Amino acid sequence: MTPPEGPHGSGGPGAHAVAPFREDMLRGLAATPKRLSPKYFYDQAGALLFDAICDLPEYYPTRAELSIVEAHVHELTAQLGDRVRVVEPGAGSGTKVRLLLKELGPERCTEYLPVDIAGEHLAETARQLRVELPWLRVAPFAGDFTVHLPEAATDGARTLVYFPGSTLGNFEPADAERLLVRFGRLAGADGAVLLGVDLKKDPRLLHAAYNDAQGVTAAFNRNVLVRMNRELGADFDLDAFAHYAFFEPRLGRVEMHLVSLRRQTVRVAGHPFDFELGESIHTECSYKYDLRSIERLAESAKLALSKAWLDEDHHFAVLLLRPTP
Ligand code: AVI
Repeated sequence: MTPPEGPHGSGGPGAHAVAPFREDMLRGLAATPKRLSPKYFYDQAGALLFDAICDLPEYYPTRAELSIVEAHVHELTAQLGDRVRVVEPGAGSGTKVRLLLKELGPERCTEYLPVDIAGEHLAETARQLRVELPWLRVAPFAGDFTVHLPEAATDGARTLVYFPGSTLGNFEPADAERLLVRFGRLAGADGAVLLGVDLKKDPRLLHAAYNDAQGVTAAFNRNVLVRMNRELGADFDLDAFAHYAFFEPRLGRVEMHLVSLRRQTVRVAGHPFDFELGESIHTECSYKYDLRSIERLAESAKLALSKAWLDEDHHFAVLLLRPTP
């Protein structure tokens, strides 16, 4: 799959408009092989399903990353300077960033700008943060961070672009590089990018993480069909598509698919799409890195690795990257 953009959307503030969703779905289903951008997982229901995934016993990345930030938050924030503005593309529920914001505190943190395509979810996160951290200036931006990012700071604060969760892995390498270039520009010469990436590991752990026993990941995957049924008048029979996820070692990525369990024709926005028995819709790639490959990717985006922190199992890494001239 080559999602032209990342997982959290296209169309900026209008990302929830039906038109781009409709066009992208029709184009993806007409392609060979059929493929959809993972950004369309994240409507309100999808964002909640993703939060549930993060709590699953099999889905180690969230806990691993949290353990890194918890263990090193002091050292981490010490690298950032006296006045910091935190921008978080694809912010979601903002669990990890709370640790950073609390450690920076009112003296050092000038502003927090969460950017996310799931607008209602974002508004709720911002509301909760304002209650929890009343001193914090929160400026939420509902939109697609692959298209729109806030302007560079003008008040002398340094910008930290915080991109946790290994969301970078949901981008094809060339798109990931382009995204990192934009993050570097936003950070500016004296700013930094703090990046969370999932590392290569025993494929059995990866397999379990994307095939949880409770079927939450399967529901998350099928949510794009639910959206098409609701928003585009499609007639997908959810039971006629299997959630199928596996690690592809040659490409270093987990792939998620929805596989047709019978020969069938589905109508989407009035257009018929034929499926063979066993034909797949490729819905997501989740690239896994090693430290060398992610450092090389960062360097190609003019970002130098300043420091890397790993969890004790070496499942996940948090990297501090600084723009190079
Ligand atoms: C958001 N992203 C980093 C998740 C991942 O692991 O690639 C999305 C996800 N897909 C299935 N489970 C979680």
